[in-house]
Amino acid sequence: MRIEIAQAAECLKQCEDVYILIHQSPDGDCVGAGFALMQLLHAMGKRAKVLCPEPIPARYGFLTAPDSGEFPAKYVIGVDVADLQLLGNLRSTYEGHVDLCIDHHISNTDYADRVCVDPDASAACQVLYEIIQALGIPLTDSMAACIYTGIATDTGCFKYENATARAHEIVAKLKREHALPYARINRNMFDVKSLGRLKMERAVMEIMEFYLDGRCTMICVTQDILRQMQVEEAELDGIAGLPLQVEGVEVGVTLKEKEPGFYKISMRSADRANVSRICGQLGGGGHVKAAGCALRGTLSQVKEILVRAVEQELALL
Ligand SMILES: [Mn+2]
Repeated sequence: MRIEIAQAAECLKQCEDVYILIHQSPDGDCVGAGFALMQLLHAMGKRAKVLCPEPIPARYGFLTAPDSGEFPAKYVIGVDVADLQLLGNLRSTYEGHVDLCIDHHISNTDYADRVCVDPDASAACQVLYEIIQALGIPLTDSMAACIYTGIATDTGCFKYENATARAHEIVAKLKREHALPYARINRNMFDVKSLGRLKMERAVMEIMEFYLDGRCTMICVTQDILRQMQVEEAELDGIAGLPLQVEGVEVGVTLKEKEPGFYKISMRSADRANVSRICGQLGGGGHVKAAGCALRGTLSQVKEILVRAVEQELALL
């Protein structure tokens, strides 16, 4: 059942002994929303903990906080989790047992008993912020840092269209009312990369391929490259933006070799191309400017399929 902000606030008042679930490949939004919610529930005198299907990368460590230790769950909340599949190894335990979902994805699959989704919100952290406002509970500085990080992450540091007036207003309030380490968070989230990551970026830039008169750029991250550069899968986060940095590119394609003969593809549109339509035709989906799909075959077969699909879309522009 879909519910409004006020009803979600009511759920938080009623609940006890809460497990908060966040998604695999954890990012600043789900970690920020998860730990802001945990600290909110603590402030309300409740036990709560955050569960993530994968270890939370060290770069998000500043968002985490001590939980309430061991206790059995009486109430389960998914935050920023649009689909049960994103729960990875937690899925089997919690499928059918999620009481509340707080999210901002238009694609939310309504797997929870109660679902509070605002597709116009920039981030799950923004939806959570509105719920906290409805509760009238003051934020702490550390909750403010969590909320800020989520909004900054999902707006690409306020670069995307989803950095709405409301998102900016919330951030203005957070800056006004809290000691928010704004520049430090932005530097750590958006500028700092591990040496391995930088080497990997250099390597994929060197093998970047150009198709369709440079309107389509492709990079392919094979298992070999990952091994050579000694980078974790988690460090590939955001790499799909690289092919779009080249001037004149309309569609950027990133292939990741998951296993021999199996590729996960991320597609990004610089402006006008609808990559959701391209990926939809290939069995995937997503947003107009960011979408994905998975393909099997040899690398050259997969590339051929992708270039033809992109060509069809570009012909429509
Ligand atoms: Mn999000």
